[in-house]
Amino acid sequence: MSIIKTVSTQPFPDQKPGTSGLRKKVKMFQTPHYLENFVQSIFLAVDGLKGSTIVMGGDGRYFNREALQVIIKMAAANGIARVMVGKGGILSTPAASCVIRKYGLKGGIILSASHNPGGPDGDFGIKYNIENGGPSPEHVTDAIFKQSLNMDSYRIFEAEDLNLDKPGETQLGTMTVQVFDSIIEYVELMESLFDFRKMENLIRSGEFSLIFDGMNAVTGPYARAIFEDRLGAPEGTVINGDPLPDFGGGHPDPNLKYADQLVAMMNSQGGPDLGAASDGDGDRNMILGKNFFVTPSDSLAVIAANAHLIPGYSGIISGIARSMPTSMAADRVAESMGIDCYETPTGWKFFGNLLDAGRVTFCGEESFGTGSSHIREKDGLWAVLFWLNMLAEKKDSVEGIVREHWKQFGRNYYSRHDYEGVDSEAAQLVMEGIRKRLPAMGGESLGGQTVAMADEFSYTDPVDGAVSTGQGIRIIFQNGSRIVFRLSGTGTEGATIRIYLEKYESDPARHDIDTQDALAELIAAAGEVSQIHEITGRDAPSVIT
Ligand code: VG1
Ligand code: CO
Repeated sequence: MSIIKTVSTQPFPDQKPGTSGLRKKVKMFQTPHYLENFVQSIFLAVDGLKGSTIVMGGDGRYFNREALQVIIKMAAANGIARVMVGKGGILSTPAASCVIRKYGLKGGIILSASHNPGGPDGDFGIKYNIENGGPSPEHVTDAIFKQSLNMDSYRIFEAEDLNLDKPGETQLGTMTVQVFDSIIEYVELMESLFDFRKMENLIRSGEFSLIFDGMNAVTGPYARAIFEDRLGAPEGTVINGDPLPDFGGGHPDPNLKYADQLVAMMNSQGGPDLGAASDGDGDRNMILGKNFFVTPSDSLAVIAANAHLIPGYSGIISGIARSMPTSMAADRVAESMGIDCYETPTGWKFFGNLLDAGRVTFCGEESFGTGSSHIREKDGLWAVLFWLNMLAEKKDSVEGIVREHWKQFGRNYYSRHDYEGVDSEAAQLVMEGIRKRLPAMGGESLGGQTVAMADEFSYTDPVDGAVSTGQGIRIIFQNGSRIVFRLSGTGTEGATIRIYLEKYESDPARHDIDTQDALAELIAAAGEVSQIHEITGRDAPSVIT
């Protein structure tokens, strides 16, 4: 006989979701009641979950399966009518968003710490997505956090673990558990947006090759289904394609530092024409050409400027949104197209209202995130397919497309310098120091340039009027250059200070400068104004993207 058990517990003070859900060390999630408390907080704080259908799954990282078994049993004990679970517990973030929207589900629980490392000593994460398929907006995460501070018990169904590897349905009390293949659902959505026949012709022509790096995270199986099975790319096109609990010891972050195997292939003699990688949960992307890196900010701008070439987007571009630290390359495209451009705080949750209201079609972040109105998350494979479809239409190289774009719109030199794992107090001191200088900064000269404006970014959502303050310090110069300082909201150790640097160059004769050289004055100015080296004791960033 199966029974519902009520377990008494005590609140944990630190279950406040960050930029993208609750992220902690695996060890923390393994602390008795820690996972259960947070999950019960979701079930109590989100209205209307009783009797509803939700989807669940994760990026396959260490603790994914164990956590899913617990969450499914808790769902059954909390009156959920049906849960759809990705086969093998695997569900990419974009696939979750796709399924929520396609089947009109109440929401979804996604287990991922995205690009953070996995394994027993790595990170784990959990986030709740709402009925539009997107991340919970702040009023929902606030309600979940508030609930977590008042926990005294949680409910769980006592039952054997379920088999999550075989598609089909089973009952857990009054709840139906449906194991399904999310790859089929996702591929179908991509087929509705892109010209698969054209892309297949390009690949089968023998004159074009691509490599996709799954980074041993969730995207491998989706990428194989699309590139190798559906588009006819040779076996081996997808590298590191099996989701592994520890991501093969790697760091599933698709950038020039962590996707080094892919970068080496792209920079080798006779390397592929298109290279791409995705992160732990499949929502990020990196786009590379032969010996050429496309910054995510440029990628957003190029995508918007070429949208008319793509079947799913011809004639329906309503607007573009980018997070504040993302370069302003997309703004120039929006201006020339005569459409609106929105500047939001960091994190995909801020795009949801704009997308729901039909105000924007494309969204992007400098942190390797690009997406569109097709779902409510950023979407790694979608971006790769967009580029592939563009290449098939334009018969140009990745580098050629970007250089043409710069010629037309100018180039926004852009870089992000991360100081990871900094002592939290030192990080606060750095931010506080800059904050204090803000009022006097206007008109001041910094690194040879005059400051036009300096403030701490706050955002009023144009759709529901919600206000979000403290979203990053920005210094804007008279020539349009910018320096932005932010503390990361996704780390699990100490603090991470992010410095974003941007400089606009209209002259095509000056589009060939090394990015760090082009930004050298701004980098020096950022160091001077923040005193980051003196305060943190670090003489250089740990990651430059
Ligand atoms: C980082 C990025 C942000 C992104 C977030 C989630 O947040 O900067 O742009 O939305 O990660 O991405 P932060 O607070 O550490 O800067 V993912 O791929 O983790 O869902
Ligand atoms: Co991610």
